[in-house]
Amino acid sequence: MKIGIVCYPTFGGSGVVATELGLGLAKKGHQIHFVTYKRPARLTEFHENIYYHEVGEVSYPLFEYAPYDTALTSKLVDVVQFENLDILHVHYAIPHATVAYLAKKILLASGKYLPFITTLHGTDITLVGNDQSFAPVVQFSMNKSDGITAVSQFLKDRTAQSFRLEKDIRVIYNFIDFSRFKKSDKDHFRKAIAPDGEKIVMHTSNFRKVKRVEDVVRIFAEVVNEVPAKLLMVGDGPERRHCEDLCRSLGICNNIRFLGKQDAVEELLALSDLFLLPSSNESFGLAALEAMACEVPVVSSNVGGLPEVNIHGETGFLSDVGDIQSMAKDAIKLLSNDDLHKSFSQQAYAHAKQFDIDIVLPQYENFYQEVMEESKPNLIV
Ligand code: GMT
Repeated sequence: MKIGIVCYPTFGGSGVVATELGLGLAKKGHQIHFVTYKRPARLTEFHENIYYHEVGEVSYPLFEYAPYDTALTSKLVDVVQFENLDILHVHYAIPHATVAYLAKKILLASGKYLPFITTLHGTDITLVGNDQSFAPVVQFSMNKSDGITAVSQFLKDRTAQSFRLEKDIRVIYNFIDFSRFKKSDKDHFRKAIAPDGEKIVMHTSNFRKVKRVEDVVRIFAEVVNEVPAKLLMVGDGPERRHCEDLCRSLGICNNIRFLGKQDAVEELLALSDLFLLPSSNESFGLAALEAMACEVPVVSSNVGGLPEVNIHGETGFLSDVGDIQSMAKDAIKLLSNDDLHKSFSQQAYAHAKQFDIDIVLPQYENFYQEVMEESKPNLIV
């Protein structure tokens, strides 16, 4: 198939999933065309089946806000026509589903039929999509999508509660490439971070408010009182400054390293002992799955889709949002009992196996085929 993929090209979860999906499909022989405003962060390797089309910046003194949606629609129309794409897959409803619908209508007027699938990732529904400034447009665009997928059962249910949908949503879970995310013995690397055999605790995110990164530091402050440990904070974003201030005021900076954005997050996970994800909202929690694939147990909050990924008492522990004491207690339990840690690590890996890219990718391929076949007769929309 010739597939167009539209996503946010940043380190955010939806962009990561879209890029890994494109890479996986390209390896299976499909021709993939990414259409984004910047090269997607994880699109680092050359592949003969991958094409990248950049949406140029539009600036004109009249525009206080550059009309990105219009530029993206025009680019899509051009790419679809020239490359003769079969299907378009947009990630994150705002504004991508709306843009896809407009591109579809424009293309139809010139005789080209293009079905499109919208994948909902989380905040496009739970936070932004529910905002009255977006809601009617999001609802309309979802209903005009030829297929809709959600990355967890939670997100499917939440979407159905919040919007009047005329279409069924297919749950296709996020996935993991086990050839990249795996446990490895990098002793020299481990020694550089934890020279005295300290346990390594890790958190990765985009440091937005929803990630509650200050909770990570507060949980770690409790942990380090009981277990010699180091904390790796990977990623960057608006909350990092507050987080660094908190480390200073708690006097634990020597035990915490802020590593910023990292391309090879799997190498750091591979040597970690515990992953912390205390988010106030998480439709899936891809970061937790990446940790579990590397045999790292997870201590997380119990919101959204997290209970579908992290199984309480099996792959890690879950607590109410903001319950720092309980999360710290569970973290200490795991870090101070080697046998318990070993069984949780193995169970985390076993559960993560359900989300293997080799299982999930065919679900997308089948859905593309279904949508292309089913939507063909409805040429007039
Ligand atoms: O919050 C992020 O990390 C970014 C955000 C996005 O849409 O780019 O992530 C959402 O999509 C990820 C991939 O499907 C999910 O794993 C995250 O749980 C989800 N984030 C939230 O729901 C807050």
